[in-house]
Amino acid sequence: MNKIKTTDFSPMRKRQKRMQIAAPLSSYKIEFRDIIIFIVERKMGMTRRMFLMDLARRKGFRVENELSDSVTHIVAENNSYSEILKWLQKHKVEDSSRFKILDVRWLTACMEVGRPVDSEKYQLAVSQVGQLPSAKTPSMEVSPWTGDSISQYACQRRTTLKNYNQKLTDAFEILAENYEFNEHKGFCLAFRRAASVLKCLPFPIVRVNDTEGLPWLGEQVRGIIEDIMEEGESSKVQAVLNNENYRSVKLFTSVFGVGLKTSDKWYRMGLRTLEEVKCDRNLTLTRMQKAGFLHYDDLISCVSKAEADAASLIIQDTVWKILPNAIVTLTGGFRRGKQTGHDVDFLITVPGSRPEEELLHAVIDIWKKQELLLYYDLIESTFENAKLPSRKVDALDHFQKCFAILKVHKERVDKGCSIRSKAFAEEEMKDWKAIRVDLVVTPFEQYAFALLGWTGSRQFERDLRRFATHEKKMMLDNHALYDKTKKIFLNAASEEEIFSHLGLDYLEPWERNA
Ligand code: DCT
Ligand code: MG
Repeated sequence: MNKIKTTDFSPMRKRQKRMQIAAPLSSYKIEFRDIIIFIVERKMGMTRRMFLMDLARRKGFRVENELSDSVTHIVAENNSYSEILKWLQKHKVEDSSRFKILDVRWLTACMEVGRPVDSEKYQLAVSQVGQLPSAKTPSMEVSPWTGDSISQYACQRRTTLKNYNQKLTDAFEILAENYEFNEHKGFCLAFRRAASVLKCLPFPIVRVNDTEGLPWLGEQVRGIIEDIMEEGESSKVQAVLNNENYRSVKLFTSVFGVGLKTSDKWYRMGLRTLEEVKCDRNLTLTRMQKAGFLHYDDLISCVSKAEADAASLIIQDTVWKILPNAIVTLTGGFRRGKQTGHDVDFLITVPGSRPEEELLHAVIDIWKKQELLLYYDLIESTFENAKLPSRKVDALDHFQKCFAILKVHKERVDKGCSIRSKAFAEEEMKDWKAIRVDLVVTPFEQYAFALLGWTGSRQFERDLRRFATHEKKMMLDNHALYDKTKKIFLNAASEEEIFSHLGLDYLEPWERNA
């Protein structure tokens, strides 16, 4: 059989580009030697083909650049069986029965699990021309990307921090934020959901048609994608970024303790900068806002994982001094594997004990004596045992909690340098950083629910509750899960048990970055 070089059919410019993208084959380690893949470029496009080839090779698959005698699996997208046969004949391949001719969905299914999956149901056959399998449940839609159903619920999508579509999701999040500022809840939610769906895709969207079949990608959202695909940016997003109201509200809400209402008030008073706010004598700032302005520079710079770990040590030390058997868990974004965050969230529980009301008070007393507490607001528990879980997807919980700004000491700077600028000397004198910390105390029997709720992400939590309500007739919040049909509370000692009650596949914390 003749070797078919894909480069034979491409113009010069394409050929050059292709040579730049391809990584040296020797850099991949082949793990699955029985399968030798060739991906057909026809109808798939060069960029996507290169991307899939690289991805498969990185996952240990052998993928050939050219269709040679050794190939066992031919992978195609948007091609019918007869189209591939014609294509093979055109390239002098007589005996096509030697290959498995598969839809690209087989490859993406392999990528998802990291090993070859059974190819049976992905075979292109004359009888199946152009057909896709039907959706599993009404809440699922079929995506041409994975061939698998992509759920409308984030709790049925595995979303890691690897975001292949960040340019689009960043754009959507700016628009969503602007709609939130202007109280257009519907549009805000639409763009948040669209961003969340794109975050779970294992590939970058390269053309609008790639979004076909994905949930929550309506007209307006697709319009933005189209603009970005064609122009490199969206004029609507640019308009938001240049909008004076958006910029001011964004700036004002970046101060700890300043919400939308206050921002709006300041904007209507004609204020535009933080300096103007600070200098305005007619304003009375809350204690929280005063702390926010005082530590603004520290708080606006993200908390690193190392700083979160340093805060963890401080918290563990203090809590264990009071109750040695307490469990202190880092939650929020850091538990989902993020390397930075705007704060550090902790959950505290004591096995086999009644909720330890005094614990947080004692922690605060110790920190005050150590002069580590720059700000705190302690909120007592408002939990009532008989209350059903909240119906609201964004409801706050009733745990005792403390919103604090903690002084976290930096490592001593190198003293070796003798000539220093004044600024450097001042910076050196401040050997700590103000860090926002949330401490939440939960009764032991509610720990799994609290952990699930405080791990986030927000979109994941919203969809988890929505799923419980609409698909399972259950009510879920950070305290409990209630089955409305059976009229009983469902206990759980772990997150896995809660997923199981809801009939959901378990998602690890790092798969909840929806
Ligand atoms: N949470 C929630 N609903 C709220 C507030 C919080 O479900 N109204 C959950 C989701 C995430 C978790 O609590 C912690 O909240 P944040 O700290 O705001 O989120 P994060 O994911 O930790 O983000 P960051 O990394 O910026 O701190
Ligand atoms: Mg957080």
